[in-house]
Amino acid sequence: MRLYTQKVAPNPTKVELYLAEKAGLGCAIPLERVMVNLRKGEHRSGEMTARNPLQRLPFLELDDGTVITESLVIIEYCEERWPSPALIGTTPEARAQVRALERGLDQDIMVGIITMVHATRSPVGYPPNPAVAAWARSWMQAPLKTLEARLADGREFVAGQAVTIADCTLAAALQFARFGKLDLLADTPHIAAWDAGYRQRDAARAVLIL
Ligand SMILES: N[C@@H](CCC(=O)N[C@@H](CS)C(=O)NCC(=O)O)C(=O)O
Repeated sequence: MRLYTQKVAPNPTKVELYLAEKAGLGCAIPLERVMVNLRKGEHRSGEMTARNPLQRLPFLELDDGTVITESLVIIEYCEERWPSPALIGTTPEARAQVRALERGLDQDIMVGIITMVHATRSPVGYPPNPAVAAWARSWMQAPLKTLEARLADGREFVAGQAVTIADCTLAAALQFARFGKLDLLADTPHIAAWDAGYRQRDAARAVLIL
């Protein structure tokens, strides 16, 4: 099994954090890594496009050549094959809560950060667009406020008692905000505190470089 990935890029980082958290809990998922340089456009090469016509990272290639795209789908696939220890929750109800949280963080905050970064200093060459950047910033205001309220009790993990994929998604998004030099957390001290705490974890130290 091979994971096509790239450091700092948020969707690959989400999967890498998941794998590191899983390994830290005693479940090292066996896979090789293929580093693909997005800045150099390696994901658009003929060889990569033949594997993944979407020209996006991450993707997982199984030993029989099957390709799985979409960061969350890769995580869910691993979670189904290596269910213990669970990083999405242990009951249908808990899994529903974690999935809902993760989807919200991805679609409302990570997508907003990605949009802002690409509209200001895109590492892969998308043209600057101040109006789009401003729109993305405003798109994130309500979700950031909701997240700030959730974290106001000083909890270590987004979902509550244990680390989950929601933490992986949020940490990956916030690293990309740092990469893009976005000043996002000035008015959200609880998110900033969560971020500082999460970055002390072994998984974060192993994966995050910013
Ligand atoms: N929904 C996809 C998004 C994948 C994606 O957009 N990946 C970015 C890196 S974070 C990428 O490969 N961008 C290359 C490009 O836009 O050319 C997922 O969750 O995996």
